[in-house]
Amino acid sequence: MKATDYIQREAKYGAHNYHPLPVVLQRGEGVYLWDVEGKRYFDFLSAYSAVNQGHCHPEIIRAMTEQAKVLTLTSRAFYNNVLGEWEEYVTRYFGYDKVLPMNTGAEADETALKLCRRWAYDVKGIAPDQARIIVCDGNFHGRTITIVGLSDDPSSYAGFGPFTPGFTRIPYNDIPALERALEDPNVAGFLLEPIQGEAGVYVPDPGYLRKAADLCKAKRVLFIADEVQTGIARTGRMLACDHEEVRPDILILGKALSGGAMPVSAVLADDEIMLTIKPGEHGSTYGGNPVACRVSIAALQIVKNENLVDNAKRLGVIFRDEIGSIRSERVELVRGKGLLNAVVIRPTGNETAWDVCLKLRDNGLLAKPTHEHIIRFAPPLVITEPELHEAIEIIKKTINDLDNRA
Ligand code: IF1
Repeated sequence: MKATDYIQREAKYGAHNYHPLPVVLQRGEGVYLWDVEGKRYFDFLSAYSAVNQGHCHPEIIRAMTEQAKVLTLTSRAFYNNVLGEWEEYVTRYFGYDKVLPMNTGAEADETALKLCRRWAYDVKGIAPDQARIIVCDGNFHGRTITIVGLSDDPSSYAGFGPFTPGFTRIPYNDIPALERALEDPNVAGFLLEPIQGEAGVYVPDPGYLRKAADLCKAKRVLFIADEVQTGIARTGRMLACDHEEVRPDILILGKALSGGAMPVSAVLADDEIMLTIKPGEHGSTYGGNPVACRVSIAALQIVKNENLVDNAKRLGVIFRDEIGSIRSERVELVRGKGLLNAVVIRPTGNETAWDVCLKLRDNGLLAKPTHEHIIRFAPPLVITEPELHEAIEIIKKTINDLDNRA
């Protein structure tokens, strides 16, 4: 079968809820992907930052396959011998009293919203059904009805209403707006991404997270960080909140928590918050399954053993310096932190970021546009400096080719 055959088969039998870049992949290793014709690419998406540890990391695959031969799922109706080990490991790793395992990022976000509401009623003393949670313009927290109801992007929410009440949306990176919203005594939480991914890798002003967390604390409002995309070394710190020494009251993790092997997400909080949810009041069939736990321990060990935090920090600086030095009318600006970066493409004629991504693909590098004119660049954090330079050369050559074409 040729690439076009695979693409046509998906179009015929699969729902049309995605518009993938036309490349059909069949193998991955470290920072590389290979398509069905054997062509090799640098992966500069990392499955939206799930594959921070690199594709098919041998230690993750070993943990996964060994556990899969013994026990895969018990449900939480019974105990298993791995869950507690993971819980102890993860809570110590991130410094919280308790962890609640789920599978996808959206589920973990939903869990955090439920926890926040329950804490609002049981601990803060807000009147029944009156709790409000503040969210931000430009947010992306997943695809459930409640979560798309928080979005201001019509492609997320349009045609899916009615939505869940109890939320207030304010501009991102706007402290006065947060101060105003916090005047409502029924506010229980503030949910945000410390860097907005889908919005186009939008980094807030220095001091924003610190100030926002302080304001929340003063009003006894939970600071809830969605680090599903930014967490686990991606931005050059273990958590993006670490850049400003902010410790979220509720921390949401997903994606790289498993290094891309399977969906694993988690919510971390201290006892005052986490113990408000009682047996039978929340859960998931697959959450906390033994394979997920083994995979996740391996994935987190790799982050430390291979110094992925430092690597992301160091190589991120090189990436932004090099891309920022490109002299082309196409490259408007590069922004980001660590190895979560975006390049804004200046509109030239009908050309969009999509067209640039097609050329990058042809030249051996896979990246995905977000919105019309932004390309996200987020390689696996195991990338080496020589590999990064090679990838940067591909990006430079691609821009150069486009500039010289007209
Ligand atoms: C898709 C973006 C990335 C997330 C944050 C929760 C979730 C995500 C901060 C939900 C998911 C994804 C999902 C993916 C596209 C993608 C994405 F472009 F939309 F913004 F990563 F950049 N919180 N992000 O970024 O996690 O339920 O998917 O496990 O195709 O929808 P999930």
